[in-house]
Amino acid sequence: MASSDETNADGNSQACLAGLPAFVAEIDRLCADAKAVIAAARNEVDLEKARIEFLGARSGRLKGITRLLSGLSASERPVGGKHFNDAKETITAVFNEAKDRMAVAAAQEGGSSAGAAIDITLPGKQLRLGHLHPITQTIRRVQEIMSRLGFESVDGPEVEDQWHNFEALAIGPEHPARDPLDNFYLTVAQGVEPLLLRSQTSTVQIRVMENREAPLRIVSLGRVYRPDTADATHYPMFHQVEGLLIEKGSTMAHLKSVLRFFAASFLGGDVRVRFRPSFFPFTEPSVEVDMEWGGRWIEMGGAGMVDPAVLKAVGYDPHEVSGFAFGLGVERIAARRYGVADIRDFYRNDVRFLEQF
Ligand code: FA5
Repeated sequence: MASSDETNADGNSQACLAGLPAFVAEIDRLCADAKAVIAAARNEVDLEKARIEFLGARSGRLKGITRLLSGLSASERPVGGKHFNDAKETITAVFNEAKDRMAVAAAQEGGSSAGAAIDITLPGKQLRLGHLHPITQTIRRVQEIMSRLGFESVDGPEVEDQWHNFEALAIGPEHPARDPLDNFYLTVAQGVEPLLLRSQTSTVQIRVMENREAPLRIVSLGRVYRPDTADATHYPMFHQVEGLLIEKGSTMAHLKSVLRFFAASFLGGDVRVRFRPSFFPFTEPSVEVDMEWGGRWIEMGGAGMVDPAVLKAVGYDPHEVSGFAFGLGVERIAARRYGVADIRDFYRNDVRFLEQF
């Protein structure tokens, strides 16, 4: 083997050294250089320079030495290779140690380096965890109470067609409830009947009855939209809970019992509920449901026996089955439960208000 001892720009001897002993000596020299340079590094910049000089993937001195491996004989190469790998590991470990040392020193001086800045003797800081919005909590609670009576939770779309929002609910073309000033219509295309943001969750009754056979017990909670002026009991977007029961022999007495059970479970046994005769095109008879709060009666929703015309429209035989439905305002029952005087507070996104629930 040639015994040239020329040194290249990286400080490595050229290939074809005098066999394994020269190769090992070369590596040991490089290792010693690296330790010295790393030890002399005064800051992170010096350290990075040292890393590039010795461990740099493209032109590091260690990388340069790999070329010398090919000058070894086949029998020498495994030993040479192992020596090379050991050297690489040693230099990397020395580098990492120096880096950690510098990070600790920087942290102790109040520097920004990560780690080591933890003083375990300091008192802990409480993390403020988020939680569900009071309206979401209300929705879940209503679902839970109604499930105890066998009412399954179902969803329906918020963008509705006029059949489900009006016609199937016996709200004819001339009915004032369809007035554009009382609804959020969405123009889809010229000449096409406009869709709308649903104004009530009673749409879901129709969708369920169209697709399922009686008997039925469902509850549906979701957003509805009306161009109402916001005040303490109104908001243009609010939530309703819709309940529907279709069963042979169901009566108004069952409806009143279910609503009283619900009110007592949700608001407490001392809540007073009253039913006032009212009118909805899709129920007969119909009632308004009021609950007492702070010495006043507040309207919480509407209810009634499903009108036989509606049962027929969805393909049920009104001589065979009957049923009842109710729709309550979620914000209003939540306000009653939590003692909130103004439902607009639910949507002001004031964390000081929301974190109380
Ligand atoms: C209805 O929406 C009927 N679909 C209820 C119904 C269902 C009757 C099934 C019969 C059978 P009404 O428009 O009254 O009814 O609204 C029901 C409840 O929604 C009200 O009592 C009130 O609690 C709530 N509500 C109505 N408008 C608003 C509003 N702008 N902001 C907040 N809550 C409202």
